[in-house]
This record gives sequence, structure tokens and C-alpha cells, in this order.
Amino acid sequence: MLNAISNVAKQFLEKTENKPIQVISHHDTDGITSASIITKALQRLNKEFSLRIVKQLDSEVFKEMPKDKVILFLDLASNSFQYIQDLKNQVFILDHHEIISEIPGNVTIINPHLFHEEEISGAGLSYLFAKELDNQNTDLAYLAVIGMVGDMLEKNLGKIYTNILKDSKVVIKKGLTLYPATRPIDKILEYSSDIYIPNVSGSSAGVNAFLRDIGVQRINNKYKNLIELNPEETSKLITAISLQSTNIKDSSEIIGNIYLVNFFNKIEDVRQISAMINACSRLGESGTAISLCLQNKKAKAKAEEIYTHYRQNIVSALADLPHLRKIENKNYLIILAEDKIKDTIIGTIASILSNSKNYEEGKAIIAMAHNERGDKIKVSARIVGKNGKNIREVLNSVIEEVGGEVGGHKFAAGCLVEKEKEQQFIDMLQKKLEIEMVKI
Ligand SMILES: [Mn+2]
Repeated sequence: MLNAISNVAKQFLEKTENKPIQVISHHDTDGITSASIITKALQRLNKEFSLRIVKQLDSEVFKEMPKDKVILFLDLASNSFQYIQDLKNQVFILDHHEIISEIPGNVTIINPHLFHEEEISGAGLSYLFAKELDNQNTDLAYLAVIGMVGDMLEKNLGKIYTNILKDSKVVIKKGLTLYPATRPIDKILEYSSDIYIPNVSGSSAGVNAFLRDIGVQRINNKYKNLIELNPEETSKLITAISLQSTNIKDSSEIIGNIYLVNFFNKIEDVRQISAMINACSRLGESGTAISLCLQNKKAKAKAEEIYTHYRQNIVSALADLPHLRKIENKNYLIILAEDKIKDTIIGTIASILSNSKNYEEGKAIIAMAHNERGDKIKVSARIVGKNGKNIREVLNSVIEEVGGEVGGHKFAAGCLVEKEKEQQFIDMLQKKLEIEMVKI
């Protein structure tokens, strides 16, 4: 694959010698870090280019495609050939999503699925590509690591990513994956949204009692940072969290690599940076997210503000849940948030619900919210406990009849439906969910 990337980089330089470039990337952390790497690389080459960040590649995006530019897609487009084949442009794609149809003639693509090698995130591919353009871009390797963690691909690292990690100078520690690991453990337990421990989460008195019970001591009246805990303290903490939290089923869910990077001249937890990028982008501030990635000082303060705001959005959305319209039975819960929850965080809300122990394993959680323009409905579906029916197939079967676009996988999928089809979609969804239940 590395040879192929080198060839594609050469072709790209040739084709863009006298032509401007349109870069199009995805709005999640992996897409934003991909876009940041390529932005820096193209600036270094003095190339003329513009950048667009999109939630998904739908027909709308293709309506506004510039005619006389070379198009470079990052972290998306492998399943959008039906649109791309009609373009007159020369198209380059660096993506790791599954290819579902024949590659059109105007497309040059790097996708790990074509090489049967390890899975590489969009940012990893963008980094390898940028490094071929100019070896100076090796200093962007940290962004490839942030993108990888953002896409949760860190569990099975292969040879290529191991080398990217070496380039990045990111330090890896084994331990508890709650973040930011660079902060005191009491603050992490109090504020983490990844675990819920009754009487501890959200309560500083509860946290103190919890830590005292398991024998983690304060030093000079302060708790250690998570990364400073010794192995004994870490293991006591992991045991206590697995026993008392209501959402962690197995301690392996909270054990893993902690990635530490030098960012704005401070050691930071990559998961925290990824969460900040994600928050900025989802609240419509992708420009800030990219500036943050490229370590622009002004962007940092703004990103921190947005991140706080984003977390407040989620907290208030969760607090609003009891007041929203719902359709619920033993096997599924459909939440009709309408315009009361932003479409950009509805997926996060569905994930949080599907990870709580309030619902039985195998239950389908489907959350629906209107988009900003009010013409479409974003649907996010999850399966509790990641065990049971294939929710992507369920959505597919509904969309086949109602119309729309589906993405995702077995236990976490989503789709976009025309607003006027809302009732038809809900009726059909209930019908399909019930059929699926009977099959099981
Ligand atoms: Mn990705």
C-alpha cells in the first residue's frame, strides 16, 4: 500500500500542477485531522486549494461541486461512486470506508480494503500521503494518531500505524482509558461521561468517599493525575469501577492504551483532544477545529469554550429526555426529539442511552431529530449491549421504501429522511422492528 500511496502522490502533483484543488472531508475527528494534515501539506507546496467539511456526502454536496478543480476526498467517498462517476473532474480519494461499487474511471483511490492490510484511519492515509508529498510533513504525525483514536481504531495496531506512532513521538502508557488522563483522578471520576457510578459521578463528596474506600490517598491535599497512579492504585480503581458503575460490564472496556502527545507545549491526552475536535465540528465550528489541530493559539481558547458548551448541550439534552415524545415497548425505544435536540448531537445521545444499564441488552434505541433547516430528519440507531439484531439492515429495509440515505454498521447506524416522510418512516420502522423481533 505504501508504494501505491507514493505513486498516487506523484500523480496528484502532476494533475494539480496548473489546477486548483477542492478538498472535501468528513466532519468527525478523523475527517478534521485528515483535513488539517492536507491543509498544512498543500500550504507548504503553495498550492491553490479550498476546503469543505461535510456531515455526509449526499446529493446536495455534489450540486455545488466546482467544475474546473481537482477533487480530493478525505475520510469519505468510497461508497458515493454513484455521484462521483458523473463528475467531469479528476478525483482523488483517501478513505477507509467500505467500497460498495465499481471504481469509476475518473477516480484514483487509496483505500486499505483494496490492499488487505491493517485498517488505517482517514488521517493515517492523509499523513502517509502528505509524507510522500514532502518529508517535512513528518511533523504532522500526531494528527494521524488523533484521527486513529477518534475512529477507535487503536485496539489492533499493525505495522503501518506502529511506524506512524514512532514518527509522532506520542507516548503510550497502559492503564485506565478515562480521560483526560493528565488531570487529577478525582476530577476525572466526577466529570467523566464514559462511566456512571451512582452517588459518585457528579458528586465531589461521593468521589472523595469512593477513593478513600479503595485506598487511593491524597498527597499534599491533592490527588494524583491518572497517569501518575501506580499499578496497584490503577488496578484497585479498575476493580471498583467495574463493580460499582452501572454501564461498564467488563473491566476490559476501560483498560487500554493512553496516548500522550505534546500539544501547545503541554502533555495532553489524545482522547481529550479528539473530544474537543469532535465537539467543535459538531457545533458547526470546523474551522476552529482545524486551527486547533494545527496548534493555533487563538483557536485553543475558543475550542475550550465550545467544548464546555457542547458538554452542557448534552447534559441538557439528557435532562430533557423525559419530556420528549416517545414510542416504547419491550424491544425498542423511539425518541422523537423534533427540534428539541440538535441533529449534530442526537447520535451522541443515542450512544449514551445505549450504554446505560437502564435498558435490556438487545433493545433498539432510535433517536430522531430535525436538522437545522428543518427539511430533514437525522435518525441515529443503536443496539444496547452491542448484541442482537442488525440495526443497519433494519434501517436499510425502511429506507428502501421511504427513501433516504443510510450509513454505519450492525449496532450503530443512522440515516437521513425527508421531513415530510416522518410519519411514514416511523410507521415503517415500527413494522420492520417488530418483524425483526419475531425472527429472533
Ligand atoms: Mn474515519
